[in-house]
Amino acid sequence: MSKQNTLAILKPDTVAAGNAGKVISVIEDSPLEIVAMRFLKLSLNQAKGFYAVHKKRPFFKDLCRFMTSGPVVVMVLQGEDAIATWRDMMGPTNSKEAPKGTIRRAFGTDIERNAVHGSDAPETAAEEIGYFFPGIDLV
Ligand code: IDP
Ligand code: MG
Repeated sequence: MSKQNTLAILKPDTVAAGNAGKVISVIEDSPLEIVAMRFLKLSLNQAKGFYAVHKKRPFFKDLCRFMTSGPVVVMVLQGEDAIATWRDMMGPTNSKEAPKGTIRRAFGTDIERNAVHGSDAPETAAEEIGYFFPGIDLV
């Protein structure tokens, strides 16, 4: 285990439902620390760029439409094993299959509207953090 940074997004469904503060509370009660945070509405190009790895998938267009449907909160979370820790806290992609105690179970709806994003590996975490926080100097 070592200290890592990961990118988290509170997706438009979370913000629109007034659940952003609740998810932030869950993070504050966890071993992870919020070390950067922005509130913004993604442009279509920002959403397409962020999810470029999925551009051939059948759900890509809908996903980009969803991600631009309202404001999001983008954060960098830091802690021991932060990438896996945050993904465990989120639960699986499909909110309908997410176990009790996970954020996607508590705040998500289905496989698309699943409340939160989390990076899946050190390389993607570094890329995604740079995408929203260019030049950030994290200790
Ligand atoms: P992840 O967010 O759990 O890492 P990914 O496979 O990276 O899941 O997919 C990115 C996002 O695309 C998901 O969080 C979800 O919002 C959406 N998504 C993934 N698979 C589907 C699907 O089969 N139908 C509709 N939306 C999907
Ligand atoms: Mg993913």
